[in-house]
Amino acid sequence: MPKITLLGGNASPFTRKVRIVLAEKNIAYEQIKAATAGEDNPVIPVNPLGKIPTIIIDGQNSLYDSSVIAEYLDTIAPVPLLLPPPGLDRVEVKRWESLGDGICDAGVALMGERRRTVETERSQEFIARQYNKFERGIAVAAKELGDRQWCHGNAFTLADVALVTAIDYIEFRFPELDWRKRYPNLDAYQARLTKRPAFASTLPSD
Ligand SMILES: N[C@@H](CCC(=O)N[C@@H](CS)C(=O)NCC(=O)O)C(=O)O
Repeated sequence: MPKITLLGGNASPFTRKVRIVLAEKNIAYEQIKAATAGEDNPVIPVNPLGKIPTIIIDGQNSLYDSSVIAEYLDTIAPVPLLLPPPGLDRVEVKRWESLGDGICDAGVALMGERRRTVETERSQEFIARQYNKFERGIAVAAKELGDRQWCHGNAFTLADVALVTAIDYIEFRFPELDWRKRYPNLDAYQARLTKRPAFASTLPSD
């Protein structure tokens, strides 16, 4: 097994996605909680975008973003298999992944807007647009999940990793959305998934 170094902290939802995948597959890794803000962002030498998560493989090659890293890990350690082989099932799992990632993108953008020190620079229109993405994204996820056990088919896949990552991140940063009360099926689903050690051991934290 290659030596994996993961750059990314425990508040980053995309880094959590990768940590869940690593834990599900029992892959040992070293984590460096790189802070990306500031001119001396330590990720830039291995990822020109300066974003986390980024992994370094055997101290040499780097890979980004979370969805590419997940695909790489699924290839080198296929148990449990998180992505079906090429075909429509795989496309469907990747669509769920995009939905989860898109919710996280909106959350990360909102956090950036919140952190603006000058309040008048914050765009209420931009903020409302991101909240609408949460609302629509979660509503569609809840409807499509229904009472099923897994997002796609009859198995645990990357779709479930991405969805739980997204709703946990919302609860962590935007508890006012209160998706648990509004979507009891998501509440039950998240509670069940969180019994898996890979999820329980990676809950978001500052
Ligand atoms: N599409 C990327 C998104 C990664 C991302 O947005 N990471 C954020 C932290 S959660 C980041 O590194 N932001 C710093 C920056 O954009 O400079 C992925 O899936 O990995």
